[in-house]
Amino acid sequence: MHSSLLIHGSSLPSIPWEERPEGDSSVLWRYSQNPVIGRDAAADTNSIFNSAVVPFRDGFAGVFRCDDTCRRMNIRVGFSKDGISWRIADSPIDFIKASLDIPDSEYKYDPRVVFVEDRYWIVWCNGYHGASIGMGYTFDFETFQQIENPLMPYNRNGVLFPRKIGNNYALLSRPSDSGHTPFGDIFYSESPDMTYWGKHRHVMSPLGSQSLWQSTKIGAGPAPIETKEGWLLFYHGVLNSCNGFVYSFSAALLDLDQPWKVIARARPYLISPQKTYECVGDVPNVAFPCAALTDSDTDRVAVYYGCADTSTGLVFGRIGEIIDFVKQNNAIG
Ligand code: BMA
Repeated sequence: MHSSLLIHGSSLPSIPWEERPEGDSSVLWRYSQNPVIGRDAAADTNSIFNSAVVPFRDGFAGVFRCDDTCRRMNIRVGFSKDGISWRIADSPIDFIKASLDIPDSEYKYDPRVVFVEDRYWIVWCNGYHGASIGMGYTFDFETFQQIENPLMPYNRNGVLFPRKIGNNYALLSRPSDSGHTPFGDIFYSESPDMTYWGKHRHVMSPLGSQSLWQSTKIGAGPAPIETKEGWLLFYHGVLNSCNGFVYSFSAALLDLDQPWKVIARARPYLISPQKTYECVGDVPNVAFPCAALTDSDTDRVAVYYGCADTSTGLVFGRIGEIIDFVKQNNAIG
């Protein structure tokens, strides 16, 4: 295998992995045993999807969107030895508020988790007078702290970068409305302290008729992956069909020092909902990525994605091949 493209990526020999099936030329290919997490893999869950995993100690930990059988949206912690077989808590994470006046969350969903400096940061869609971004952290996946909401409502798809850009922490988000939002661009913001956010910059918009899968709205997926060629960002895009929204995903490359500048962005999708578990469920036709594991020794990436707002699937690929795909199919410039 050629040397890794990752700059700050670390070696992860235990990354979940399955080789590309013979005769398959897809840039990303699905795990043969998908979905990896079924809708009822924990107590009282209606669905487990749009969830975030990271390497932790000698295995993996994660924060999972679990809608319960009252259809309340919340997030739970889970652990795994191999990234495939998960033990997910029977109740939501009980966050300790970092200060007493932090508002209660009406609900929590679509978590992202990323290790920055000394701890695991969790960002989610937080119910606060409508969809907003919530933020917290943990050192050990046992005790969790909730801090101030970084941005005003309405907003979804808050995704932190794994390191500071210059002197500041950096966050992608997707301003929205309080409903199912028929629009949406990705924006970038910075903060010196994870509390006060500014330097807001536009990153990218939906595309038009040349790339219909991403013509209605787009949103950042897993935390951006640092490569020699820029930040590799998996992001979802939405098409408004006669049968409702269809969620697919692909990838873009952002400038390493000024990540609001898009270097390249793929015109075709990498994954669109095509398998039964992606097309049939509580919300049909959704493939929604929220987490990616990488191994710098082998250039492997494993992406976790929500399937039909019901279960969690896994796809595999190689960072170098995905970068080539984005550059060769660049929709801009
Ligand atoms: C978005 C969020 C996601 C969901 C998607 C498709 O607005 O609610 O959690 O996967 O819609 O239903």
